Amino acid sequence: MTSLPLPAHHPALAATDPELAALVGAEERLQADTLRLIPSENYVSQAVLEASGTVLQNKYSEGYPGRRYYEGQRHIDQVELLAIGRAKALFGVDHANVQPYSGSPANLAVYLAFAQPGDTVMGMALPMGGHLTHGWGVSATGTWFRGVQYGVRRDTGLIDFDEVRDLALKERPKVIFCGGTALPRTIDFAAFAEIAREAGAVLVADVAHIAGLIAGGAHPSPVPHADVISTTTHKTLRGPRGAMLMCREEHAKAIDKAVFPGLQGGPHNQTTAAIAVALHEASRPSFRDYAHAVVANARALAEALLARGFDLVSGGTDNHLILMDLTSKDVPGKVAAKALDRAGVVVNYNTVPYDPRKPFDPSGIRIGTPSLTSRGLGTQHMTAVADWIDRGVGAARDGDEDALLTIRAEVADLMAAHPAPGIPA
Ligand code: DSN
Repeated sequence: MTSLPLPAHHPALAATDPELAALVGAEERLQADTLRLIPSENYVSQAVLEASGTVLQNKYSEGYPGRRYYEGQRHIDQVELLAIGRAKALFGVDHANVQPYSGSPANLAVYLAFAQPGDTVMGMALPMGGHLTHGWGVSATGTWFRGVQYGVRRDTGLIDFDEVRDLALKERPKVIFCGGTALPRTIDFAAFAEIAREAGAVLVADVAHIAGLIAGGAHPSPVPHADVISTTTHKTLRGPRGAMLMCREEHAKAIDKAVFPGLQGGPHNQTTAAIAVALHEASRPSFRDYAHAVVANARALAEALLARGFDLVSGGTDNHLILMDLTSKDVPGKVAAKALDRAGVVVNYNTVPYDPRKPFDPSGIRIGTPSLTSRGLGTQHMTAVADWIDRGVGAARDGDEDALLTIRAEVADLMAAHPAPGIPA
């Protein structure tokens, strides 16, 4: 039995399963006390948390609103229709499917809709900033399909559209994915659409990282350029862990059929409800302010890091994310990430384009500003954040554990002044 304190605000959980409740409480404290810089993470609102924990999860609802395989759907249908209607309105799309369990199943459903096993598919290589499900070799998408991969230029860190076009016209993929997990720059959806049209491919914009920025008008929209838009709901969009597929009407049937019955069974209704709440929150004017603040913070942080001599892939950022190459600092990414974690600054180690090191021990770290912006930190705080990263990386190199503990105390002070949404003080 753990000796961690029990969270008083989860009384039933604490009474039934104190061991588990204590772990939840400890995680709450960790999320409250640390500076969370992993760019794919965020804090959901109390409203989203409450929707996720409702009795909606007691219900099976295979099918779609009005066409279910189980009775008793009068309220569940309304929940799903709310989520669908809000997604359509927020992103300006004809059709939305809110049932994918997460981003990887959502992308698999796209392949199921538009490709046959063995077909050629194209996406950005994982070590260049793409995603496993964009046709990378170790993923089912790279073994069941023939994945061809584009990257970024070594000299600029930017996508070379001549290279993408040449590859697409040579390989004639059925599906082209744009978007990724470590792309600090604006995605040119129009340029990808032109190439996909020329190559006769379906263009999928995977906007998981930037969906909240798009919703808040802080990144250009893939509408009307992409045939299909795939997104998770839990990153910059600040919803529960889930996903959505959006498309033009012409692809609606194929997408729906691929998600259910093609790939999934019953939707997670409690997640659908929480997605509906998040979409409602993202439609409010304050969310536009949030999205623009995320980008302003990332830009300010990038400037402060450059001023401290850090190498940033592509030289900076246009969005919420910064990819740092630590080679010139003489610290491997993993060593830096683990030291920063001990200092209360939570990042992830990451490959950088053309990384000479292995993915499990790469040269870089990946950081971003969605979570700290959700706590109300602004550009005036980014000098301190850059300073902690700088001192933390230096301490990692020098093996200075005391310096890490000093940073941890400073971080905890600032975090205490900026309560985390959804976490009681
Ligand atoms: N794991 C996500 C990320 O961290 O970017 C992508 O799926």
